[in-house]
Amino acid sequence: MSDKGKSLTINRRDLLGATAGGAVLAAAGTGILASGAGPARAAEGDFALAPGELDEYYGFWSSGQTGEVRILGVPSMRELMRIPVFNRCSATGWGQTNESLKVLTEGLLPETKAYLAAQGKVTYDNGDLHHPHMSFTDGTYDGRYLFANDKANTRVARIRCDVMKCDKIIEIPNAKDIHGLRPQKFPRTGYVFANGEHEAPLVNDGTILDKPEEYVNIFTAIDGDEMKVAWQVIVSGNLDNCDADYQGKYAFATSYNSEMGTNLAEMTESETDHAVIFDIKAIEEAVAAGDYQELQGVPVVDGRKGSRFTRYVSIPNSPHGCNAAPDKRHIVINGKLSPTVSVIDVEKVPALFEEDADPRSCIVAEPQLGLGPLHTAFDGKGNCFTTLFLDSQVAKWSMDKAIQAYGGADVDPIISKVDVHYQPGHNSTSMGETAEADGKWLISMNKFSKDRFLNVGPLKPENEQLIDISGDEMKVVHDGPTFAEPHDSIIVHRSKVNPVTIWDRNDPTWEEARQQAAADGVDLEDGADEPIRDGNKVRVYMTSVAPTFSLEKFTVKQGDEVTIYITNLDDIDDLTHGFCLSNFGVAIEVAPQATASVTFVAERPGVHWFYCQWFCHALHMEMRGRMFVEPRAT
Ligand code: CUK
Ligand code: CUA
Repeated sequence: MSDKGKSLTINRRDLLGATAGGAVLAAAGTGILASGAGPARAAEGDFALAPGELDEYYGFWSSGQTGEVRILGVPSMRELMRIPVFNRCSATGWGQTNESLKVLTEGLLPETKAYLAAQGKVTYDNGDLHHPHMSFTDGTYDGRYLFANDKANTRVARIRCDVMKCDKIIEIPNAKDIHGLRPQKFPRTGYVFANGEHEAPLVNDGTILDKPEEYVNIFTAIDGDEMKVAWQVIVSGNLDNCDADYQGKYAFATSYNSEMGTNLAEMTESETDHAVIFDIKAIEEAVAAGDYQELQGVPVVDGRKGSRFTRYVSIPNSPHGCNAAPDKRHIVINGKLSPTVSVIDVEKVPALFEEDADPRSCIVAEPQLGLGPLHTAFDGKGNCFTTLFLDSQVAKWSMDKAIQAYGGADVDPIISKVDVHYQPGHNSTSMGETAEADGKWLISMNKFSKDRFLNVGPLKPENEQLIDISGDEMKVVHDGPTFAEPHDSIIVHRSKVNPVTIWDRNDPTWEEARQQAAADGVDLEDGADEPIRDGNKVRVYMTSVAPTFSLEKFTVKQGDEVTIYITNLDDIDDLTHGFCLSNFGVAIEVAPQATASVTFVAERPGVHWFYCQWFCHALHMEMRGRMFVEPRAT
């Protein structure tokens, strides 16, 4: 794909051909232990890179209930960075800086702001981030953005891939608890499709309570450029995972509760649930024609059973994962409670929208793979890899053979299985959710680690495993413990991602700081010698150049609302400073050439030190100064 990848000096095939015992690898300085270490494993373990070598892929990981996104290098599985999103981050000040609070608050609905105000908060400080996915152009990643859901508080976030920071978060009106999320693959993103998982009354104001028959669920299309809801669709049943086709015509979602039950027995009662297919063009036409109801400022169309906007394809009990294959033609619906996956042929979907069509006529394969199929990934060579939660295995199977078997041929679509440890949920392959799937690596994200690592007490890490899928047999080559939780990931070739190394001074992130400084007659890059007072509001403009802040002291009054603006004038890689104000709970990151600000009430008289909290220089400890707070006159 890219010639950059060739800088990996250890080549898997060369190595396996050249050595029997892995001696070369040992000499190359493998830093990681392969699972079940031993000579045989070492020979397989060329995923390990010598110190200083760069990975071929960026892995973008969700963290589930931790609420952040993590960047790992693949295949080394080294954690490179964390991007705070829905969580509060002590290191970077995410959730505290004015710049992050703007992102965290501006997209909240009025009713949510009121609820939070009653808790003494301005935003949520938790999230449940399951699904990080990159923006697409023409069926492959374009390196612009990552999008991710928050199941806990019904939000969708966007991360800028140039700086690897979250720049937009919106709360989705009408829907409840956004779970499945996928960007449109073609012609571009475009839409970000987001599933509401939990059913509730459409107008959830307390008028309807324990009447599940009146609950609905909502499918949302977000404009990924504007980060605004474009339209929504009311559906029958709930929605779990989703994906988009490679034609730009349809979106697909799984639904595990066609019964609309509210407890486990009710939710799993019937033998079949369904996959819902959304006709994007028909919905767009209805919205353009004004054929919708407006709810909380959003056009909402009714796509319940019998609607012209949707089709409901019955699928064996409780389907979960929904994965479009890189052949641009097949969508795999994963059975969960059924040992099968059901394959939809997108070329057969238009016919479903004709009158009296059998919705099941789009199913072209339904192989039985094992117990608990949850998610499927692809290698771009016609093979599929499905996690089997209950069997603790990944099954590799052939799409062609599964289709032949469904047509009556006597062939077994299963090629091989590999044990994983233990209970896999998602899996992902290198470039596997794009038309450029390259069939090199598979990550199995396992919910339980049990005995794989040193015991750390009752709360155990989860376990993600790296699997070499370049040959017929899958080979587990690495275990990686993860704090809550390795929920889902994408593996993106590094040629697709080009982050900057220092900020552009014109970046929009600190536009409000820029405007306030201009109003105060201050240049952010010069700072101000004295605090600027405006009633009881005080603004302090400082710059930082290792190892000093431009102010060694400043004075405010008890009760002042103080805003500190720090501009980091250092312009070389890695020279991040921090600003920590002791005993005020204030701590923020200021990366090279960035401006960041933080506001607090100086309700503590006395001498208070501020210091740089990001190790930057031999004299980092000396990078500090004093804030004097004059006591209130009594
Ligand atoms: S869902 Cu969790 S294992 Cu939230 Cu992606 Cu399938
Ligand atoms: Cu500046 Cu540490």
